[in-house]
Amino acid sequence: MSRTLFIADLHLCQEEPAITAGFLHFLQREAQTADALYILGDLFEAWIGDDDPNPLHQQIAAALRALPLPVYFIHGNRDFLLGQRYARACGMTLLPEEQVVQLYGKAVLIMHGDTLCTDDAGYQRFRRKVHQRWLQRLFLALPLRLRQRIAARMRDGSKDANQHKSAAIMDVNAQAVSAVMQRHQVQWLIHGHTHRPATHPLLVNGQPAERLVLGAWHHAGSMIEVTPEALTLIHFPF
Ligand SMILES: [Mn+2]
Repeated sequence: MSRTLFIADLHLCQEEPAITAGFLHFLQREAQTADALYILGDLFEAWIGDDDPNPLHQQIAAALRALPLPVYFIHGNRDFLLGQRYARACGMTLLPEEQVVQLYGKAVLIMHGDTLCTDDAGYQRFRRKVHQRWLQRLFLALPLRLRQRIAARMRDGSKDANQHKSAAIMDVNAQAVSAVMQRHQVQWLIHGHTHRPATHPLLVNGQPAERLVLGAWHHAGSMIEVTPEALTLIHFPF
C-alpha cells in the first residue's frame, strides 16, 4: 500500500524515555512500510549543536539511518540549529522551512507551523533574531558548556513569557494560513507546532482546502498518513 507519513513535536529528551521508546517502536513497525517519512520539526526538545555528545542523539540517528526509505526533516523552533552533519548521520535530507511535496497527485505544503503564529509578536521578534546566520555561527562556536547554559536560560525565559500569553495568540493566524497556501497554490497544508491536532476545512482562492495539524507526542503518538485516497490524522499508543 502506498503511504507517506508525517510526524512532528516529539520533543525527544533524556528526561522522557517513554517518548523515545515510542518513537523507536514507531520506526521499527509503522514506518517500515511507508514510501517516505517527513519529520516536521521539534523532533528534539533542544538542540545546541551537532557536536553535542548526547547518547540519545546517536541512538536516534542509528534508528533513522536503518530505515529503508527516504527521511526528510524541517526544522522546528526547538531544534532549528540541527545541522547538515547530524542530518547526514541520520541519513535524512534537510528541507527549507516551507516545502511543497507532490503526493500521489496532490500538492501538499508542509512546514513546522511557528511562522504561522503571527499574532505572537514577541515570539516572531525572537525568531528573527535567532535565525540570523552570523548569530548562529557565533553561538555554535562557543564551548558546549556555555551553549548548554545559554539554552537552559532561554528555555526558562520562554516558559515565563508563554505563561502570560492567551491560547489565541499562540495559535496560527487565519490570514497567515491562507496567504501561505495562496502563495504556494496548494489546497493542502500539513504542520505541527501548536500541539492542537485537528483537521480544519477552509477556503483558499474560493476553493475548498484543508489544514491538518499534527499532535505532540506526550502519552501517545500522532501522525498524518497520506495515501492516494486520503490525508488522515492518526493517534496511536506507544
Ligand atoms: Mn514547535
